[in-house]
Formats: sequence, C-alpha cells, structure tokens
Amino acid sequence: MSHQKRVAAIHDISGFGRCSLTVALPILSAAGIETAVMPTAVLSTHTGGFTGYTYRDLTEDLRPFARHWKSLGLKFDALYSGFLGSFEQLDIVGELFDDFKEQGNLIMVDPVMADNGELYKIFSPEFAGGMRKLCAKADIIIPNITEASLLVDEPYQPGPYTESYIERLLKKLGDIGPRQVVLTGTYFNEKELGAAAYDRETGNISCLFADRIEGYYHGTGDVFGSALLAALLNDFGLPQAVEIAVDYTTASIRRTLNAKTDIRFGVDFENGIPQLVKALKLG
Ligand code: PXL
Repeated sequence: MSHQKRVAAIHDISGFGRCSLTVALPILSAAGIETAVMPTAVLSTHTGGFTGYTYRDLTEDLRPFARHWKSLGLKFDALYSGFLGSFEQLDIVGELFDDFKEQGNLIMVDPVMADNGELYKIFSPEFAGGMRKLCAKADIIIPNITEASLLVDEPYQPGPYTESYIERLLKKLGDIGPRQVVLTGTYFNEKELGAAAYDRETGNISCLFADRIEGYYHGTGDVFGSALLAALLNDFGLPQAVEIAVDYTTASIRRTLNAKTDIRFGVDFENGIPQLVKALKLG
C-alpha cells in the first residue's frame, strides 16, 4: 500500500450551509486522506442567500499557521484552496503555495468568486485579476463557466455551449499556467450538465455529463472539488476522477431535491459517502 496522502485544505469555515471546510474535511477524510485545515475565516453561514451572517476574518493567522507547519517539517501531497475573502489572502495563499510546492505534489485552486454570470457581492471586479495570479501557481484549476470568463477577461455567455466554445475556453484557461483545467457547469444541451476536463500535457479534452437537475444548489462546487481531489489522490486519471466527482455531486443534488431542502442549506453529500468510497475502490 502506498503512504497515506495528506492534504492542506485552505478555505473558510461557514458554520451552517454545507460548503467549504464543512464539505472538504468530511469528504477527504472519508476518502482515506489525512486533512489539515487552514481556516481563512469563520462565518455563521455562507454568503449565498443569507443575510446577517457573522464574518471573522483570520488573515492575520495564516502566515503564523504556515510558519508553524513549516517548522514541523510537514509536507503535503496536495494543497487545495477555495473561497478566499481578500487580495491579502490571495497573496498569502500564493506564498504558501511557493513554500509548500514540491515535485509531484498537487496544487488545486478553486477560484471561488462567481456563479450564474455574476460576481459574488462581496468581491470587487478587480478580484478576478488577483485570482488569476493565484491560478498561475496551480497544477489544476476548477472554475465554473462564470469564473472562467472572469479569469480570461471575457464577457460571460449563457449556455448551452458549443464544443468549440468550451475547447477555446479550456485552452485559454490553460494558458494562465495550470497543467489541468476542469470546467464545471458545462452543457451542450438543456438535458445534461457536467464538466469538461483538459490536460495540457497530453492535449486531451474529455466531457462528462449527468442528467440535468433544475434549480441552483449551494456548495456543489465544493462537493465536486473535494470528490475530484479525493479521486486524483487515490490515483484515478483526470477523466475518471471527473466522472466520479460528477456522479457524486449529481446524486447529492438529487437527494436534496427529493427532500425539498432549502437550496441555501447545501446538498446532502453525507448520504452518498458510502457510494463515493465504493467508487474510489476503498470499501
Ligand atoms: O461554496 C463557496 C463559498 C464558500 N464560502 C463562502 C461562500 C461561498 C459561496 O458563496 O459564501 C463563505
């Protein structure tokens, strides 16, 4: 058996609403991965659809956290960043990547900042430029189509998309620097929705779809990203890892739809963990 993989997950922790660390930690742990967390902020809920949430910024703690980890000689098989609340946090996480990058480890950036054609309210339009710089340090980035448009500085286009549009977007995203790009929210017709994956080294592009489920569910990007990383660290190739993550995310959305849960409350990824563990050939 190979050594147990270790990840550093760098996201906020939103107490309620199933996103960021409350999603990444259980999914990665269930996949057998030791998960260290660096909380960038503590909120009472995520910012998508709730008002009156608390927000405790932890920017000041990030460099001392990294320094302490470094002093312990810790090494990570992957560093996974998600929601970051300010330019300063982008800079600090960029430094952290420089400090913990090693040959063979994986830096995954989810450039959380926008969806459905709109930047999240707490960000200024300039934020996209800062996120682009962070993406340049990544081995793999996993934007949705809105984030992708911001990263390549093009106007957002609503779908359905053509294959040539998606291919061009993937290549432009690859030009930012990462070896691999996974574009979520890709669809060529109204019946299906999934993700497109591009490997710059091989030039391979693959698309994985599932039946589209109506409605907008919160936190699905974090469920997807965590499952994708879990599969990559369990030695699945990119297309297979994307397939596992698409299937797991879709099943989580379907359970949530069936339960008629408030879409702000996040998706029921918990009851899919046994299937995810099986798909990862761990159980
Ligand atoms: O899931 C993305 C996310 C993470 N963390 C916070 C958020 C969001 C999206 O809105 O608000 C605090």
